[in-house]
Amino acid sequence: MKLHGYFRSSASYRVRIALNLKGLRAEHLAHHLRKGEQCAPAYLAINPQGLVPALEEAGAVLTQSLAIIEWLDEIHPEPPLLPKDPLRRAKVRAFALALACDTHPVQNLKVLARLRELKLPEEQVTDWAGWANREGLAACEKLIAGEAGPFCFGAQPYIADLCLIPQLANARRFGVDVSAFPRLLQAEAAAKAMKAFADAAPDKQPDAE
Ligand SMILES: N[C@@H](CCC(=O)N[C@@H](CS)C(=O)NCC(=O)O)C(=O)O
Repeated sequence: MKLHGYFRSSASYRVRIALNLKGLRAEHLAHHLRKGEQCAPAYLAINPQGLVPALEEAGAVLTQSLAIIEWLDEIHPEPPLLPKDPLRRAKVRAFALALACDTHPVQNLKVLARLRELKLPEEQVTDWAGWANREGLAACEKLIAGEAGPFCFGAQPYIADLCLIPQLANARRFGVDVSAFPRLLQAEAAAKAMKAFADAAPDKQPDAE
């Protein structure tokens, strides 16, 4: 299995956590996003979106972190990354999608690059990214307010936690005061105590700067 990623990529970070939780090994192939390597023709042949991650396995190429994670969960069901009960599954997915579809893409590298091209001052670019993170995380804090901890949805991590931990890292990078989200920080503390999460952290990756 080959995982195309980048140490600071939060979508790659989600997949790294899933691989570690499942005890699976992958060869990590780094593409330096700030140098634009995701747009090199050789990589566009793998993922025409020019985004990481992409996972290569037995001649197949999978893209989109949540599609990759759900595929991993289907072929390696233990430990499960979604609860069994359909209603609980929908809630966990909704939390994950609130971050993966409605928060992360708005503050993604190429969106911020486009704002810079449109001459938005750097301070306002950072303000935009901070706002996107704050909005998304504030909603997520409410989504799990009534859920038992320590993880987002109870006693074990699900895809919600896989999306949350990288997003909190992004939020801090953009100067968001995450102390406003105590329930999310409780889930983060539980996750960070697990080796699978700790080993997936950006600063533990071979391409970390
Ligand atoms: N929805 C995609 C998002 C992938 C994505 O946006 N990856 C970012 C890094 S976290 C990327 O490759 N950005 C490159 C760019 O913006 O040019 C997924 O979940 O895999």
